[in-house]
Amino acid sequence: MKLYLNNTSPFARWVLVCGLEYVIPTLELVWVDPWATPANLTRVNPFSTVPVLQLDQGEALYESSSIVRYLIPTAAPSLRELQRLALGKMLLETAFRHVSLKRNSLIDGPPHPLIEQTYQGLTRVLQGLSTENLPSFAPTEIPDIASLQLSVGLDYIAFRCPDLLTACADRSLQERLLMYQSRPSFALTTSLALTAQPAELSLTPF
Ligand SMILES: N[C@@H](CCC(=O)N[C@@H](CS)C(=O)NCC(=O)O)C(=O)O
Repeated sequence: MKLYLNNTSPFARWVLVCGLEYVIPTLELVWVDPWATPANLTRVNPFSTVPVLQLDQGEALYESSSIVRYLIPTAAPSLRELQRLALGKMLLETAFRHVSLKRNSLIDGPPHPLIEQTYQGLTRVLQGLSTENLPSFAPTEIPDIASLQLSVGLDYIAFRCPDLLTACADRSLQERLLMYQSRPSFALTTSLALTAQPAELSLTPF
């Protein structure tokens, strides 16, 4: 199976982390720039976004939540699990929108109103989070996919808007995030680590 991605996408990172943690068959990584709408990406995803999973038979699946659900099938999720997945997904979407709008703002023009709106949303959500949202895990335990998603989202905010995380997130939550950040699946998938554009990733040393 192939995974189309770039090195900065938090959505692709969540898929990668889940793949590494849950030992699905190794994914062949296809590096693309979604903003440049390359033909090999639009052939598998006309929206030209990453991540996209392409099966060995050629069929493609885009959108990170659908990909994770396909790769790691679970029993029908409970309402609680769906709520946890929704929290992580919306945190990712809102943080990504906030960062994109800020980066694409005109230097001289007025700031886009959604920059402030997304900032306020992120502030409210971060202030409402506690360690209950990001459970601890034993050394032999693999965190569930919703916790992996939320921690990827928090790590994205720590990377792109560090002051926001420091100012709004509870200290104990920031410490709990460190537990996730120090997992090998996280260390292997930082945007810096991925600039090397490896053909595949594995947790097992060769
Ligand atoms: N809801 C999508 C979001 C994917 C997304 O927005 N990916 C960004 C990179 S982080 C992208 O490819 N943007 C390129 C574009 O919008 O043209 C998912 O979960 O997969």
